Amino acid sequence: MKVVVLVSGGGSNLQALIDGQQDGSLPIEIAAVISNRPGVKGLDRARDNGISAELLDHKNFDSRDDFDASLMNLIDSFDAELIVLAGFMRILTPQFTGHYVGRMLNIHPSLLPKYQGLHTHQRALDAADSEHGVSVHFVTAELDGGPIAIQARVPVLLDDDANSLAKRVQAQEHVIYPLAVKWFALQRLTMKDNLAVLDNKVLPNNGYQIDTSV
Ligand code: NHR
Ligand code: GAR
Repeated sequence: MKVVVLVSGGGSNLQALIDGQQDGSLPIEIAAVISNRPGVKGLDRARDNGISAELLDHKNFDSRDDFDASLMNLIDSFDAELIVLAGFMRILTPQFTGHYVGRMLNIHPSLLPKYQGLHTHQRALDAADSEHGVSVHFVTAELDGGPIAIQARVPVLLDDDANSLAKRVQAQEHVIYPLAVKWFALQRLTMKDNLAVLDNKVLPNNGYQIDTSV
C-alpha cells in the first residue's frame, strides 16, 4: 500500500514506519514524506532512506485554503492510498479532510477525547492525572475528534515533567502507530459511518486498548 507521511519535526514516528517497511513487518511503501517546515530531521530521515522528501512551506502561502490545495496536489501526485500525519502541526481545512476521509490517520499524544490540541503532556500534569497516553485516530474536519483506532496508556509518575512524560508516551507511539498502519494496509481497519471498524467489528469510542506494559 502506497503511503504518504506528513511531518513538521523530528519524525521519530516516521522512523518507526520506515523501520517496519524495511524489516518486512509493514506491507507499505512510503512513497513520499512531506514537511511544512524547512530543515527538519523528518526530511533527513526520508532522504537517508531513499524516500522522496518534499518541502511545502506554509509560509509561502497566503491562506490555509491555498496551502491545503497545494498539499492535496502534491500528495495526489504520489497516488497515496493512506495519508499518515506524524507530528504534523498544521490544522487542515474541511475541504482537505473531506478529500481523504477514511484514509488519513493521526497520532495524538493524549487519551482522547481528553486534551485535544496542543501541550497535552503539561495539561495532563496540571490536572494531576494518574494516567496519560496516546491515541491513533482517523482524521476528520473535527480537530482531534475523528474516530479512535487504538489507544495505549502510560502511568504518570510522581517526579514527571512534561519531557519525561512525553518520552514514556512516545515509546508507546512507536508501537501503536505501526500497528494501526499495518491493520489499515491489511484492510482490517476501516472507517465507516464515522466509526472505527476492526475486523468488521465497530470499535469502542476510545478505540482498541493496547496493553504494552512489560
Ligand atoms: N486537521 C483536522 N482538520 N483534523 C484533525 O484531527 C487534525 C488536523 C490537523 C492536524 C494533528 C493535531 C494533533 O495531533 C492534526 C489533527 C496542530 C494543531 C495546531 O493548533 C492542533 C492539533 C494538531 C496539530 N496547529 C497550529 C495551527 O494554527 C499551529 C501550531 C504550530 O505550528 O506549532 O495550525 O495534535
Ligand atoms: C509525537 O509525540 C506526536 O504524538 C506529537 O508530536 C510528536 C511528534 O514526534 N503530535 C502532535 O503533537 C500533533 N499535534 P515525531 O516528529 O518524532 O514523530
